[in-house]
Amino acid sequence: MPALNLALSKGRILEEVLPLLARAGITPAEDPLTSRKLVIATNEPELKLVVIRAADVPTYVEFGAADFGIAGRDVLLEYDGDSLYELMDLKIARCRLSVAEPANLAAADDPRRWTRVRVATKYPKITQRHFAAKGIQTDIIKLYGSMELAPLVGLSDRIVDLVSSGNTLKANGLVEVEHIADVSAWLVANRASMKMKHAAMKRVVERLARAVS
Ligand code: PRT
Ligand code: MG
Repeated sequence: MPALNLALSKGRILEEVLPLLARAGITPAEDPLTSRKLVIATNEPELKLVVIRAADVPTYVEFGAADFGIAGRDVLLEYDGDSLYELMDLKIARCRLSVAEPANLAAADDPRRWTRVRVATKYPKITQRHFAAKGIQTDIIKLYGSMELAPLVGLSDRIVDLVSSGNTLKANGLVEVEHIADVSAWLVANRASMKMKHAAMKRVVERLARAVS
């Protein structure tokens, strides 16, 4: 069997992927949540986990440094490459990507009347596309996290961010005003790997598919 690298990220994705891997009979040789190792062997001799930042997963997979990877739909939409093979919705790490603004502003605001908005986000491409499709000009302020802070300190009134329970928005006096996309984690693969290592990859994919359903 050829060696297979599966790229995934350390936070929420890993927490929700580990039980899925367990159901698929795949056990890491050490706990990826606590280990400092970036490459972790599994009970499957050919399969290794590569633990990286969420936004780097598509890059590793596109360039074949990982044969496959697990990334949120948000990350895949922002990466914007059709170079990846989208294998399967793992239906975990679910949330939604939304436009939010301060509740007091939202009370008298109508997104249908916007012509130009200033938006703080980790997702400049998705945000640009979303507003451009509606003919709205966008001034984007690119952030790497804590978007919910931006309206509180006057960086921008609007943000585009992930929402799951809604508690973070609420705690910061923000409300959702538009839904952009539903998000969950997907299994993606390198196109060349899918051809060259087809049998080995298919085995892992089938086991994951059974674990998902
Ligand atoms: O480096 P970085 O921290 O960006 O990522 P990471 O390497 O730690 O990645 P990891 O494994 O944490 O995965 C991030 C991915 O998890 C995202 O790309 C999403 O696909 C998915 N995900 C699902 C979420 C959430 N739900 C989520 N709620 N990622 C982030 N959040 C944050 C959100 O940004 C907001 O700040 O949680 C807060 C909102 O949560 P609620 O419950 O208060 O609404
Ligand atoms: Mg994180």
